[in-house]
Amino acid sequence: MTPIVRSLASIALLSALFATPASAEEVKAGDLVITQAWSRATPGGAKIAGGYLTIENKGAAPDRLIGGAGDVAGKIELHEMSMNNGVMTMRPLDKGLAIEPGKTVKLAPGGYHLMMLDLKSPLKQGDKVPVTLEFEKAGKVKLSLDVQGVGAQAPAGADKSGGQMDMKKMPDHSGMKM
Ligand SMILES: [Cu+2]
Repeated sequence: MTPIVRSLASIALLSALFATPASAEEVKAGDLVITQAWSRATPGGAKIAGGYLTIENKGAAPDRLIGGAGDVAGKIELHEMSMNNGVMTMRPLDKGLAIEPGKTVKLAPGGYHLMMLDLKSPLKQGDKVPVTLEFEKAGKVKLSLDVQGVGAQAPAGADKSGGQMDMKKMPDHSGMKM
């Protein structure tokens, strides 16, 4: 298991939930509407953090999230997390993430995420971390990630009743190898 997977796994194991009020920013870029961009506070010395957001494509043509960048991190990659034979793994999405017309794609813990690598400074709860996402058609889109508590599983104020498809993919911690 790579160091990245190990530290992400330990972040995921911190199960305390700290909800904070946050105003969900809505960012429009062409036909895309991006909401609920958030991240989690990094525990002592962690050099990586996940970034999560919801992208809705209101247009008639597909787009594709192909990358990201920000001063906060040496590198921002697009990853997918999944369980393989009881082990939580993640892999970079080399071809990006398709945002089909009329669909909403959610980057959330346990599934797709932005992976901020080589963090320049720790993320603190309440911070707003500016990042720039790059889409094939919509181009570069600036937004900020609202930093939640260390163990948060969703952005503050998120609608808990709808759009919870990703929760089904949440890894079962008992099967996780550390
Ligand atoms: Cu990752």
